[in-house]
Amino acid sequence: MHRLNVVLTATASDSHTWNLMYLELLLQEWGHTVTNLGPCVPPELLVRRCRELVPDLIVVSSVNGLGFSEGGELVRLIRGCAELADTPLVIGGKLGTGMEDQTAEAERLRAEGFDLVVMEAHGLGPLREFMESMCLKAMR
Ligand code: B12
Repeated sequence: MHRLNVVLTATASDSHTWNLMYLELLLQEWGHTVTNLGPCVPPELLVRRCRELVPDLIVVSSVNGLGFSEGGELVRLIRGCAELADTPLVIGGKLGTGMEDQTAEAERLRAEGFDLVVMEAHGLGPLREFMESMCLKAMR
């Protein structure tokens, strides 16, 4: 089975860390290689590390409720970088504060360039399915 090189990151404002530890261990358990950039990662640093590491997948975790707003800035910067224009990009966690229209916000992030937006209520299944389908495609 093809395994993925994953860059795992938080958004710039997000200082929560156990989400990142959890996801790092989980993705490793699924057989992937993970570079965990940690909390509060400035977008420019994320782009620089991704250009160096050339990951198969970038996973953004947000739990402080600012994922919808910071995700937009992130995706514009990542998609604006030629080397990362097609790199699969996922965001998930507690993306909002509960005040926004979550479905509309998720659709906006998808339209802006995220390949998958996983809301808290949907758990980790969508991420697993997405990664498994990436592995299957790579084997063909
Ligand atoms: C510990 C904690 C803190 C600690 C963090 C310490 C540390 N080193 O991590 C401190 C005190 C610093 C903190 C600060 C804040 N926190 Co806080 N914190 C928590 C708390 C109690 C536990 C979080 C935790 O560690 N969970 C364990 C990990 C393993 O689970 P998780 O984070 O939920 O991640 C899971 C999912 O979200 C999901 N997931 C996460 N990312 C991704 C990505 C993808 C792609 C996918 C598929 C899934 C996924 O998978 C993970 C595993 O199941 C939660 C409340 C709670 N009980 O959840 C609040 C909570 C996350 N915090 C919250 C808030 C608002 C804040 C502050 C803004 C508070 C403030 N006013 O200052 C600040 C923000 C600081 C910042 N700059 O980010 C809110 C977020 C609300 C929201 N998003 O709707 C929560 C939910 C509390 C609440 N009920 O209001 N916090």
